[in-house]
Amino acid sequence: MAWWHDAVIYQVYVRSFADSTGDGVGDLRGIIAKLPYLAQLGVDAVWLNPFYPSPQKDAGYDVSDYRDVEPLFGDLSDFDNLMGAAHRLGLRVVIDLVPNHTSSEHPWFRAALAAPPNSRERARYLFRDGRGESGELPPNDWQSIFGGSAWTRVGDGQWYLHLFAPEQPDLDWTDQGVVAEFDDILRFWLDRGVDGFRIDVAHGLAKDPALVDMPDHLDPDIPPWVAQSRHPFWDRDEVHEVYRRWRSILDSYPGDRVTVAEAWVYDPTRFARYLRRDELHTAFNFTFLMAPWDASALRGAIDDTLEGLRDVGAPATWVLANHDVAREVSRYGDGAIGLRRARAACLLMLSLPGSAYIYQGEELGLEEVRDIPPELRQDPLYSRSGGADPGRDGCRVPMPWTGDAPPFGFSSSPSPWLPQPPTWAAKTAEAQERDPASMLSLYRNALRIRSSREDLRAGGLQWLDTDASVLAFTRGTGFACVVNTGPEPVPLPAGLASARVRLASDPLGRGGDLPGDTAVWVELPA
Ligand code: ISL
Repeated sequence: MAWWHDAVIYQVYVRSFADSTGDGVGDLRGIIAKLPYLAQLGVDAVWLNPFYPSPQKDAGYDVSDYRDVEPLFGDLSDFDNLMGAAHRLGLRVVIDLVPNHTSSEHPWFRAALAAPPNSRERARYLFRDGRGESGELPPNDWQSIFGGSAWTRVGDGQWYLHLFAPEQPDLDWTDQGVVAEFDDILRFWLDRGVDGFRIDVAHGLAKDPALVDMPDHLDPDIPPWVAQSRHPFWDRDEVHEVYRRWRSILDSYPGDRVTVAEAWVYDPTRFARYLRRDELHTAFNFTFLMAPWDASALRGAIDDTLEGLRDVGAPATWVLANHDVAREVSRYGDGAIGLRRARAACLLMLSLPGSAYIYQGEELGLEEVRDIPPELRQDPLYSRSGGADPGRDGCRVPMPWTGDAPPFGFSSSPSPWLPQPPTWAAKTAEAQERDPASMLSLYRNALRIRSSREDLRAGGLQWLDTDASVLAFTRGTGFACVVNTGPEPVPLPAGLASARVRLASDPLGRGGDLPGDTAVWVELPA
């Protein structure tokens, strides 16, 4: 079985992991210095958020050169050194590919602006004439995910499409030059030894050729970045051609290279289409991430996921957090209760069949930082919504490594690009390493057990009968996980009472009861 079927992949948010230069922004050399920490944590691979040259209008998701490293983060030789160091420690490296849009500073977009309407240069993007008497209205009514119209007008009166910020013009994937360029970009990084790609906005590359207005049938309650059926730009059938093409490129390389799609597609059948045998290997499972802390919601997400993937044979992925969503400690209720639930969620996630993702700081139990001063907030989602949406800076605050005051060893600069809360003194990796009851110790122990047990990685999942507020399942014949999402203690399910406890997210009650918001891993007698 290829490594990515059961891998645990750690997401490194490059800007916020470790700063080696003292400019307050994380960088590749900073990551190299911390690779031993990741190896000791026990993960199999890292996924790096975009580190390419970029004006940083959307934290690097606005790429101006797909074949180099942003000087803030280092250079190509730092990248090569990172690859070498990671591989020596047995860690694979997955990088982020941003194919839906470039930066407005990309040479292609500059050339498009300099060229006239209907030129070869404009054909790589979606330039159109406007509506209204003199073209003063946007070509259609699409809204940007970050707020406002998805169209911006240029000097000669034409408009261009940007599903995200105006500094992120969408590429036209019907243009063969665009297709060929990305083939080449994939090869550039595969030749440098990368183990795979995370595909940004994988459900968004194809647009309705007529660029029709938003149809009436769409549900306004569904978040604007989530696919719905017959949508003019999400999850259209044409995107699959791109992925078949990329699969054949990856397959032509030695080793097991992997793709993981960021595809916000909740319909399990439509989701599975990205993972057909000749398309992408895996995709983030946002159904699980979005589920509230509730046994039946979580069980529903798990069942839908496993059921949806059964026919395509792709492994499930499990994700609790990333750089776009509020941290799970906060989503699950903040404070002591949020942390308690996040600890239990860790054991749940790491005992489900498939691969799992850990977002940096999740292993430290970091919470969402809500009090970042407005003038320091960087996310375009905040500024473009006029502050109505707090944006995603709160989950992107730099890592606390050591010491008892900010910047907690992240940087030698006293002011990292986002400020860290002083209360993180108790959450540093250094403080948690010494404490066997810490979140970091829980993640380490769980990962050690997971890697030592074949049944946890490859065994089937079988649900056990339990109370409505409890999730209980076996993996193979020798292992079970029980999660109590309710507030009251419950006895372990019949049959597990004599099992040996391997790990618990919090201490069990007297008589072996499972307290509220607690999970336990048990070994079953042979
Ligand atoms: O983060 C979101 C809502 O909180 C989504 O709208 C998000 O923008 C969407 O999931 C696409 O995300 C990816 O592409 C964006 C970038 O801003 C995100 O960081 C990235 O993960 C544009 O490249």
